[in-house]
Formats: sequence, structure tokens, C-alpha cells
Amino acid sequence: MRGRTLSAGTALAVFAGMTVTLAAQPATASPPTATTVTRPIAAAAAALAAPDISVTNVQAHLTQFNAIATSNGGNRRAGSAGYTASLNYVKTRLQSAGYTVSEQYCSSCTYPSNNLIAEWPGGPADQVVMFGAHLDSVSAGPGINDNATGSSTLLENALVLAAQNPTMTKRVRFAWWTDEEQGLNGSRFYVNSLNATQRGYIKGYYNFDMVGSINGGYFINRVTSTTAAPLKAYWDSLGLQPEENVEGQGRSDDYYFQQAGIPTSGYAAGASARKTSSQAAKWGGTANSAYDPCYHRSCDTTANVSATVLNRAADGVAYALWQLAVGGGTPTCTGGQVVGNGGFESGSTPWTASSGVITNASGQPARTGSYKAWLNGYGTTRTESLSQSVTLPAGCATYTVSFWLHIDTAETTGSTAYDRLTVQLGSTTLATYSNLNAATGYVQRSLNVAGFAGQTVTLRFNGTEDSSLQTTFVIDDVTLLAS
Ligand code: DTR
Ligand code: ZN
Ligand code: ZN
Repeated sequence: MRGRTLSAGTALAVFAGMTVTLAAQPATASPPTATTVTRPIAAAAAALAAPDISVTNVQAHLTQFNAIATSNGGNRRAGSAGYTASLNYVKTRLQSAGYTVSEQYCSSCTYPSNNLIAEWPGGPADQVVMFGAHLDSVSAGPGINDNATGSSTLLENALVLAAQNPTMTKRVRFAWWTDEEQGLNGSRFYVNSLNATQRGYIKGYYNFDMVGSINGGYFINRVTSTTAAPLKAYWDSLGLQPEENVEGQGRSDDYYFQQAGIPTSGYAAGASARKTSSQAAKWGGTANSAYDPCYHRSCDTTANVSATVLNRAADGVAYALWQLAVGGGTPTCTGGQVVGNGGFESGSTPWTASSGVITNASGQPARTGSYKAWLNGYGTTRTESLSQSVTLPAGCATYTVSFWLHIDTAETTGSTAYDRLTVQLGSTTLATYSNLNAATGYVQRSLNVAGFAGQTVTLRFNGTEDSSLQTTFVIDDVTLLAS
């Protein structure tokens, strides 16, 4: 669930006209309880806005992890049967959603066992945004806030991404780490397993450890960093006034990524440290009590999770993921007409033309206005040209050069092209016309130039005449339209 819909392009914009009832708003916030939310009216939801992650689905994963611990000696510690069952739970759901999943055996771990890595196969493989959470618990309990919350938040986000299958601008990779509780060992092993090139591909690593603390706060790792911006924008939009994750600094799986020069951020709701009175004032909850009173204890069960905090973390992950890695938020095609002065009515700029080509001479009429480009027509050996540099915007569906051409000729042999006009873009000849194309009046010619998307190239008309019998090429109203 979420309270507000953020537009894809502007982090702080909220749609007008939507019907939203928000509970547990800040300033006069009550203790965290489940939110009561009337979802935005369908029309208000932008097509490319981040999806609303169902906290009910995230909670269902928590219940599964809790049951796994219960049936495996009460915990999900790395290397234990409870850990393996947790890994298989995540893995099978990802595989049925279409992920390429791999397991990495952490041989240097205190309890050797596997990391689980899943990559969504869209977007460029060399530009990766990574989201990670540790999947192991301490041996004292089932580890539901620490860290079935992070694990479940990422699993549900991964499933929603697969279900929506949006256009990707970046590759998204999810990781569930083993052996975090013994010293960040699984994630350290993974970072060490990457070569410099592979590390360079990872543009950001986002960590989620304890994101549903029952007396939780809203903490962000490196909160003022550019990397944190989308996570912060979402919580800012809810008025949550997030703070730096001081308590968790250097204590979770972002650490070795950051050490390796990969920018990191993440959400956390707090562990054994106590909520201050000013935090209780702005976030609700109990001042002078631990964010998570069951931290690393057997009571860290499904009862030890705030649905409100968890919901806000899960939706913020989706918001950040969409902002960072999903395309279409901003149209890539800026479109329009890119030829300048295509009607030749505004002097010669930006054309470069042979002397006298751009003219209002009365011998040949313009198609529109009074000027046109008149190449050749001498009846002697001659080359004349007309050109300008054009920049074709990237990302459009169609690119068309169009112009109106009138050809008249004194040539009489009906089968030989003596005099020619070529149309070139860059070094490519798009079309050739000759005395054989002579006709009364103007004919519109349209050429597909989609192959030049994103390039700056010269559009050139070149007229060549042989030594006798004139051919005139008159050009008017040149356009290059991208749309
Ligand atoms: N790595 C965490 C340790 C931790 C301690 N405090 C915080 C606060 C916020 C996030 C994480 C932590 C653990 O798993 O115990
Ligand atoms: Zn943890
Ligand atoms: Zn822990």
C-alpha cells in the first residue's frame, strides 16, 4: 500500500484530483499502526509511476520465513537447514517469475553457505543497480525484523518488477546474502569475487536490513548522497523527515560495497538503540524505547514488525527502482522539425549553398513563398550544392527527410541520366534524381533516415550537369521530421 502517488519525473509532485486518505501522518503522528489508505483514482496514476507494493504480500513472505524457522529449530542461521529453506523459498519464487537465479557458495563464511543472486534480464548489462538484504538470522531466533523484512521487501519488489515487465534503462540485480550476522561475510565474499570491470558496472548498491522495526524510525544510509536521493524523495513525499542511519553505519552488507568504491544507500528502521523524544514526536512510537526491543532475540517474530514502517520501506524500494532503472518516465524523443529555413524565405542561414542557388529569380516559381533553391540549369558542365548540418534527436519512432522537387530538362533521350541530383546525409547517398524524373510542377519526395537517430550529420543536395542540354533541379520546403 502507499499513501501517495509520486509522478515518474518529479519526485515531489503529487497528482491533483486524487482521492487519498492518509493515516499516521507525521507531526502529530500516532504510534505506527497499519495505514488506512484509499488508493488514488485510476486515472490519476501515471502509467509509468512506480507500482504500489502490497504490504500484505510482503507480510505473507514474513509468515513463511517464520514458519521455516519454527520447523528448523527456531532460527534461519547461515549454514543451517532454516537458512537453506529460506534460500529455496526465495529462489523458487524468483524462478517462476522469470529470473535468472544463481547461487554463490561463500567458502570463507563462518558458516559456509550460499548467497542468492537474481538479475532481471532487461536493460544494459554494464549498468547495474543492485538491491540487497541479508537472508540469515542469528541463532537466537527466527530473525523476522532482522532480516526477513529486508528479504521479503526485495522478493516482493522483484516479483512485481517481473509481473510488470517495464522497459528497463538499467539492469536490476537483487541479492540475498548469507552469513551477515557473523560479520558481513556473504556480501564481502561477493564483492571480492568481482573483478574491477564487474565492480564498475554496479552504479549503486542499496541495502535493506531491519525495515519493519516495531518502534521504528526512518533511517537512510548516507542520506544526503545522490545515491540516496530516490529513497529519500519517497519518504520526503510522505513527510517522514528521514535521518541518517547512524546506528547501522558499517554494520550491514553495504559496507564492503562502499569500501570497494561502489556508491551505497539503503533504508533501516533501527535496532537496539532507543528512539529519542523528538523522533517519537515526528514519527510516533515510544520515546526512550528500542526501535526493535526483540533485536537478536527469540521474540523477533512476525509480531515484532510494524506494517506501517514495512509498507513505507517496500513502496520506497519500488519508487527508487522505477526512478533508477525503468524507462519511459521522460519521453526520450524530443521530436520535431530539425531543418532550419527549409523554405528558404529567411536568407541563407543555416544553409551553405553555391552562389545564386537560394533565389527568388522569376524563371522558376517557389512552391511556397518566393524563395527556393535552384540548382543547375546551365547546359554546361557544372556542380552546385546546398547543405546544412542537422541533429536528429535520439529515441524517436520515425525520421523522415521530405522536400518538394521540381525538375525540368532539355534532355530528350528518354533513357539516360545525364544530369543528376543526389541527396546525401553524412556520407550516405539517400536518393538520386535525374533528367529522367523531369515532371511538370513540384513532386514531394520523402526519405526514411531512421538510421541516423541521435547523430549530427550534413544534409546535402548535389546537382551535377554534363556539358550540354540543361536540367534544372528546384527544391523547396525541406523538412527533417522526427516523431
Ligand atoms: N547488521 C545489522 C546490524 C545493525 C545494527 N543496528 C542497525 C540499525 C539499522 C540497520 C542494521 C543494524 C544486523 O543484522 O544485526
Ligand atoms: Zn540485520
Ligand atoms: Zn542482526
